[in-house]
Amino acid sequence: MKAGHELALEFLRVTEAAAIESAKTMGQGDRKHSDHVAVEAMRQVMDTVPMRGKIVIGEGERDEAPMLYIGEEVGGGEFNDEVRETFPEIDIAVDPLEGTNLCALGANNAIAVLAAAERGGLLNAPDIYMDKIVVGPSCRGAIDIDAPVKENLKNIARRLGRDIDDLTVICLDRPRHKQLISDVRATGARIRLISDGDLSAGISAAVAGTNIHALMGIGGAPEGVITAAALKCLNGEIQARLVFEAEKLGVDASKVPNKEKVMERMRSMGISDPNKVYDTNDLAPGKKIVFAATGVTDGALLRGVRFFGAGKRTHSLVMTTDSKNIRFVDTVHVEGGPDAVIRF
Ligand code: VTB
Repeated sequence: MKAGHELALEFLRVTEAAAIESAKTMGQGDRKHSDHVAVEAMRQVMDTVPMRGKIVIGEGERDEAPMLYIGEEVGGGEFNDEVRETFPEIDIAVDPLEGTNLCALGANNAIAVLAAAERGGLLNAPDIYMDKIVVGPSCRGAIDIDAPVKENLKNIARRLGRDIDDLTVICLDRPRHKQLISDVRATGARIRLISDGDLSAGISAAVAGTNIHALMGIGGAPEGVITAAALKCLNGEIQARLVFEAEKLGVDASKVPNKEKVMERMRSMGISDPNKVYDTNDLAPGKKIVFAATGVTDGALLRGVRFFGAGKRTHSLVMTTDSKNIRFVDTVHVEGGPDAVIRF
């Protein structure tokens, strides 16, 4: 049976392929197309991984997504059933192109990303919103999603040995965050408002040197699960709660799915308490977690795909809970003939 760290390099090939294909469409202004090519490439390479994989977070339900839909079985495509039986059972959460708009506009921080774990190791979160607070290792245990913003920032500042004004909070720039943004501003902390991509933003909050100290606010629940998988490898912390109420989202009730429908969907996914506060382990309970992300456009942590005559170059982050290795992987995909020049 392949250990997590062996599969990590297999998953690296998967996110690299998705990143390369979507990066080719950068700036074309067609987010759906960018997403589509990422999904296709991810699905194709995923099938070559020696595993009995199952998508638990993906592109949607079977009837709405032709590939990488929830419940789809992936992996081991080149092997017969007898050999396939010997492969490990893996649950996979994918976001083939996190930040479709970012890619379509050529803006920073679009990534191709996935998380994998043993069966049952990732929460099967519904595709709705999730309120999140994310911090790095030094601030683990110092946050409370129900505490006032000021208190959380005071505690984070104390743990980091600095003043609140020295903190930077990252947050999606959305009308629903009006109060949150004004609360953060009132403390004197600085804010980085982003147009999209709270997954890579959450990871930045857990990595020292990015000058991001916390992510706060409401983004996607699937992104929250993948963030949690990364945080387990990085020793960070996320606290989160599902959000489906129109008033919390700052939109008209007609803009959100009917509450009963959402409840029904949650129940079908095994969620009995819609107001539960999830921590890192609730979102990603797995013991053998693999996380892989490849930059599509340049970002805070990862460089975007670079194209040159003889090939392409990708920059990725690959981590597992198994090993204590956080790998930043710089891959040159050589396509030219024997005369291709590889640059340092
Ligand atoms: C969220 C966030 C993602 O899209 O899902 C967001 O988690 C969608 O939010 O990182 P809105 O409906 O408010 O636009 C991303 O930013 C990118 O996919």
